[in-house]
Amino acid sequence: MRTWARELGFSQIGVSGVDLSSAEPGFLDWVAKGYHGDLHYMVQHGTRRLRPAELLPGTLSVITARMPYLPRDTPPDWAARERARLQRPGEGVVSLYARGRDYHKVVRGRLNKLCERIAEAVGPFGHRAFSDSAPVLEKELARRSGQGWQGLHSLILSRDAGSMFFLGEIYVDFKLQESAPVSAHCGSCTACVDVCPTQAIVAPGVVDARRCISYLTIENKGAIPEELRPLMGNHIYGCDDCQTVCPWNKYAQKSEIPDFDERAPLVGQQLVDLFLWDEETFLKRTEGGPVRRINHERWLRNVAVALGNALRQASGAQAESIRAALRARLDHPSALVHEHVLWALKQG
Ligand code: B12
Repeated sequence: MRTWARELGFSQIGVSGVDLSSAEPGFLDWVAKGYHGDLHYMVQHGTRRLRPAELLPGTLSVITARMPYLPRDTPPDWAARERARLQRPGEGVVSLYARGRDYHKVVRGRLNKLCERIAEAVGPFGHRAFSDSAPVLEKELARRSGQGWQGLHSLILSRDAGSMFFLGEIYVDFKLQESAPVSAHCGSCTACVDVCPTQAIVAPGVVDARRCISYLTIENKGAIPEELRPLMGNHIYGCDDCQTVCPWNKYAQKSEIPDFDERAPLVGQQLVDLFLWDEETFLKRTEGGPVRRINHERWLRNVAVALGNALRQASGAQAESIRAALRARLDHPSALVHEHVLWALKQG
């Protein structure tokens, strides 16, 4: 199974049992504190997220997998390069995972291929494959099955792969021997906690989604809270800051498949140009990628915030071009866009 998984682009597979009861109090506490914000899907499935056999009756084991997503041509100093982008306020930064093909389809598709191979060998079996596609406690399943430990930023981290990978699972109706968890190696390092621009890591291993730039730019459908806007810098879709400072990510692996290669033109683009995209251009340039998930309206909202942040640091002709781009969108029919543009204009 390991060989097949590697052939399909996975770097490791493991096996977890289905009793996740020790994770229930932590999850329920997270929800009780409201850290999920408007992520209603985190609560609406009740205990099915916490109990695999309730989601897919008959599930006896969970095969877990991780797939690296750094593009094939990633240079060794990629993390430093990503951090350098944050120092160029006129440029928009789209998080690394979102620059290629939508991973939900890629990972699940390849897990289904793995299932076909297993079925060829052992005969038909009951199963379902997931990758962020259903109420599944993916990090806990990964942690238990030895994919890595849960870092202070709450992501799964591995000594030989850092955290730049997606998780996926196959619920199966037969019992497999569980793989052992690994020990944690964050030590006394708090780099991710310290760097988070919005201080979203509120305790070790606990993220308040409502403050996380990933949530604010992707999941949040409404206005971005005003007090958080100046802290978002030039992030326009997701955020990798807690990962690019992590020392373990010097071991991050590159993907072996073309799906996660960067699709032009999301990387290194000027905000004023991105703000000019009409809806048709937005849909065309984001086809097949995760950025499509937010519509053109939220795209403009995010870019407006970044432009406001750039305006605060700009002067002369650069400031004037930002103002001109923002003014050109003042009559946008969406009240959401209009309000964020007004805010941005007030920044400089
Ligand atoms: C909701 C969600 C989000 C939310 C909330 C984030 C969060 N930390 O929960 C938002 C939108 C903010 C988000 C952001 C991102 N996400 Co997300 N997200 C999810 C999702 C759908 C559910 C996660 C979840 O169950 N959260 C609920 C909380 C309660 O779980 P938890 O964080 O593990 O909390 C536990 C700990 O707090 C623990 N605990 C309590 N005390 C302590 C103390 C210590 C020391 C420790 C270690 C733990 C601990 O108990 C809790 C319960 O078990 C998963 C997919 C899935 N179905 O699982 C992807 C997933 C976690 N996301 C992923 C990614 C890639 C991201 C981003 C990097 C995307 C980006 N570049 O913008 C960021 C990273 C931000 C971050 N630091 O978390 C990947 C992570 C892969 C990995 N290597 O771990 C996943 C697994 C998707 C996938 N299939 O690959 N995400």
